[in-house]
Amino acid sequence: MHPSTFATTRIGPMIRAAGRSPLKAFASGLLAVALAGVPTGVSAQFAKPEDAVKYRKNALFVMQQHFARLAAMAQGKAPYDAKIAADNALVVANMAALPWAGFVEGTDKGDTKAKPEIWKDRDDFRQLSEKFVVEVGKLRTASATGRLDDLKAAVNATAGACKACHDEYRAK
Ligand code: ASC
Repeated sequence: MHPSTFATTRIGPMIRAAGRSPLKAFASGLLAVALAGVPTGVSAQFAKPEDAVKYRKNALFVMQQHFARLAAMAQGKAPYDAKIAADNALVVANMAALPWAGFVEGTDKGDTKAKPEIWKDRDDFRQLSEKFVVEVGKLRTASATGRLDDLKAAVNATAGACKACHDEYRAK
Protein backbone atom coordinates (compact mmCIF):
# COMPACT_ATOMS: atom_id res chain seq x y z
CA MET A 1 0.00 0.00 0.00
CA HIS A 2 1.26 3.47 -0.81
CA PRO A 3 1.89 5.53 2.35
CA SER A 4 -0.39 8.34 1.18
CA THR A 5 -3.19 5.82 0.59
CA PHE A 6 -2.62 4.55 4.08
CA ALA A 7 -2.88 8.03 5.58
CA THR A 8 -5.96 8.88 3.53
CA THR A 9 -7.85 5.75 4.43
CA ARG A 10 -7.01 6.03 8.11
CA ILE A 11 -7.23 9.73 8.82
CA GLY A 12 -9.76 10.82 6.22
CA PRO A 13 -12.86 9.09 7.59
CA MET A 14 -11.99 10.04 11.13
CA ILE A 15 -11.87 13.69 10.25
CA ARG A 16 -15.06 13.53 8.19
CA ALA A 17 -16.92 11.54 10.84
CA ALA A 18 -16.01 14.00 13.55
CA GLY A 19 -18.84 16.46 13.68
CA ARG A 20 -17.84 17.73 17.09
CA SER A 21 -14.11 18.31 16.96
CA PRO A 22 -12.13 17.97 13.74
CA LEU A 23 -8.93 18.77 15.62
CA LYS A 24 -9.49 16.01 18.14
CA ALA A 25 -10.36 13.60 15.35
CA PHE A 26 -7.22 14.59 13.49
CA ALA A 27 -5.13 14.00 16.60
CA SER A 28 -6.65 10.58 17.14
CA GLY A 29 -6.11 9.86 13.45
CA LEU A 30 -2.43 10.65 13.80
CA LEU A 31 -2.28 8.49 16.89
CA ALA A 32 -3.91 5.61 15.04
CA VAL A 33 -1.28 5.88 12.31
CA ALA A 34 1.53 6.04 14.87
CA LEU A 35 0.27 2.98 16.70
CA ALA A 36 -0.40 1.06 13.53
CA GLY A 37 3.18 1.75 12.44
CA VAL A 38 4.70 1.05 9.08
CA PRO A 39 2.20 -0.83 6.93
CA THR A 40 3.59 -4.29 6.23
CA GLY A 41 3.04 -4.01 2.49
CA VAL A 42 5.01 -0.82 2.08
CA SER A 43 8.26 -0.98 0.14
CA ALA A 44 10.42 1.67 -1.40
CA GLN A 45 11.17 2.08 -5.08
CA PHE A 46 14.74 2.83 -6.07
CA ALA A 47 15.89 4.99 -8.96
CA LYS A 48 19.31 3.33 -8.99
CA PRO A 49 21.11 0.44 -7.27
CA GLU A 50 23.14 2.79 -5.05
CA ASP A 51 19.89 4.16 -3.65
CA ALA A 52 18.82 0.68 -2.55
CA VAL A 53 22.17 0.19 -0.79
CA LYS A 54 21.96 3.60 0.87
CA TYR A 55 18.37 2.97 1.90
CA ARG A 56 18.97 -0.35 3.63
CA LYS A 57 22.14 0.91 5.34
CA ASN A 58 20.42 4.03 6.63
CA ALA A 59 17.35 2.09 7.80
CA LEU A 60 19.60 -0.37 9.64
CA PHE A 61 21.62 2.52 11.07
CA VAL A 62 18.59 4.32 12.48
CA MET A 63 17.28 1.06 13.87
CA GLN A 64 20.64 0.30 15.51
CA GLN A 65 20.78 3.72 17.18
CA HIS A 66 17.50 2.98 18.95
CA PHE A 67 18.35 -0.64 19.70
CA ALA A 68 21.58 0.58 21.31
CA ARG A 69 19.55 2.59 23.83
CA LEU A 70 17.73 -0.58 24.82
CA ALA A 71 20.93 -2.61 24.93
CA ALA A 72 22.50 0.00 27.21
CA MET A 73 19.62 -0.38 29.66
CA ALA A 74 19.72 -4.16 29.45
CA GLN A 75 23.45 -4.11 30.20
CA GLY A 76 23.13 -1.64 33.08
CA LYS A 77 25.07 1.02 31.17
CA ALA A 78 22.06 3.33 31.22
CA PRO A 79 19.42 3.62 33.92
CA TYR A 80 16.29 1.58 33.24
CA ASP A 81 13.38 3.77 32.23
CA ALA A 82 10.29 1.93 31.04
CA LYS A 83 8.95 4.89 29.05
CA ILE A 84 12.24 5.43 27.20
CA ALA A 85 12.48 1.68 26.60
CA ALA A 86 8.98 1.52 25.11
CA ASP A 87 9.58 4.60 22.93
CA ASN A 88 12.79 3.18 21.52
CA ALA A 89 11.37 -0.30 21.02
CA LEU A 90 8.55 1.25 19.00
CA VAL A 91 11.05 2.92 16.68
CA VAL A 92 12.99 -0.34 16.34
CA ALA A 93 9.77 -2.21 15.59
CA ASN A 94 8.79 0.24 12.89
CA MET A 95 12.24 0.35 11.32
CA ALA A 96 12.52 -3.44 11.31
CA ALA A 97 10.12 -3.69 8.37
CA LEU A 98 12.17 -1.47 6.09
CA PRO A 99 15.71 -2.63 5.24
CA TRP A 100 14.75 -5.82 3.39
CA ALA A 101 13.30 -4.08 0.34
CA GLY A 102 16.74 -2.56 -0.18
CA PHE A 103 18.36 -5.94 -0.85
CA VAL A 104 17.65 -5.64 -4.54
CA GLU A 105 19.15 -8.16 -6.96
CA GLY A 106 22.61 -7.07 -8.12
CA THR A 107 23.36 -4.80 -5.17
CA ASP A 108 26.18 -6.85 -3.70
CA LYS A 109 28.59 -4.34 -5.22
CA GLY A 110 29.71 -0.88 -4.22
CA ASP A 111 29.67 0.60 -0.75
CA THR A 112 28.24 -2.43 1.03
CA LYS A 113 29.19 -5.31 3.29
CA ALA A 114 26.32 -7.40 1.98
CA LYS A 115 27.71 -10.74 0.78
CA PRO A 116 26.66 -12.22 -2.59
CA GLU A 117 25.37 -15.23 -0.61
CA ILE A 118 22.29 -13.17 0.25
CA TRP A 119 21.12 -13.56 -3.33
CA LYS A 120 22.18 -17.20 -3.57
CA ASP A 121 20.41 -18.21 -0.37
CA ARG A 122 17.43 -15.90 -0.75
CA ASP A 123 15.08 -18.08 1.28
CA ASP A 124 17.49 -18.45 4.17
CA PHE A 125 18.14 -14.71 4.21
CA ARG A 126 14.40 -14.03 4.19
CA GLN A 127 13.84 -16.49 7.02
CA LEU A 128 16.52 -14.81 9.11
CA SER A 129 15.02 -11.38 8.47
CA GLU A 130 11.58 -12.71 9.40
CA LYS A 131 12.94 -14.27 12.57
CA PHE A 132 14.47 -10.91 13.41
CA VAL A 133 11.16 -9.12 12.87
CA VAL A 134 9.45 -11.63 15.17
CA GLU A 135 12.05 -11.02 17.89
CA VAL A 136 11.62 -7.29 17.52
CA GLY A 137 7.88 -7.74 17.99
CA LYS A 138 8.60 -9.56 21.25
CA LEU A 139 11.04 -6.80 22.18
CA ARG A 140 8.27 -4.27 21.81
CA THR A 141 5.97 -6.33 24.02
CA ALA A 142 8.73 -6.82 26.59
CA SER A 143 9.52 -3.11 26.64
CA ALA A 144 5.96 -2.38 27.73
CA THR A 145 5.85 -4.65 30.79
CA GLY A 146 7.88 -2.31 32.98
CA ARG A 147 10.15 -5.20 34.02
CA LEU A 148 13.85 -4.91 33.32
CA ASP A 149 14.24 -8.70 33.24
CA ASP A 150 11.75 -8.90 30.36
CA LEU A 151 13.69 -6.25 28.48
CA LYS A 152 17.00 -8.04 29.05
CA ALA A 153 15.68 -11.34 27.70
CA ALA A 154 14.18 -9.69 24.62
CA VAL A 155 17.28 -7.57 23.93
CA ASN A 156 19.42 -10.72 24.07
CA ALA A 157 17.11 -12.62 21.75
CA THR A 158 17.02 -9.71 19.31
CA ALA A 159 20.81 -9.30 19.36
CA GLY A 160 21.03 -13.02 18.62
CA ALA A 161 18.83 -12.53 15.56
CA CYS A 162 21.01 -9.61 14.41
CA LYS A 163 24.11 -11.76 14.83
CA ALA A 164 22.70 -14.84 13.08
CA CYS A 165 22.30 -12.83 9.89
CA HIS A 166 25.54 -10.88 10.22
CA ASP A 167 27.56 -14.08 10.73
CA GLU A 168 26.36 -15.48 7.42
CA TYR A 169 25.69 -12.52 5.23
CA ARG A 170 27.72 -9.49 6.30
CA ALA A 171 31.37 -9.17 5.35
CA LYS A 172 33.72 -8.29 8.19
C1 ASC B 1 23.92 -4.50 18.25
C2 ASC B 1 24.33 -4.20 16.94
C3 ASC B 1 24.33 -5.33 16.23
C4 ASC B 1 23.89 -6.43 17.09
C5 ASC B 1 24.89 -7.54 17.08
C6 ASC B 1 24.50 -8.63 18.03
O1 ASC B 1 23.76 -3.69 19.15
O2 ASC B 1 24.65 -3.04 16.43
O3 ASC B 1 24.65 -5.47 14.99
O4 ASC B 1 23.69 -5.85 18.38
O5 ASC B 1 26.13 -7.02 17.46
O6 ASC B 1 25.50 -9.57 18.08
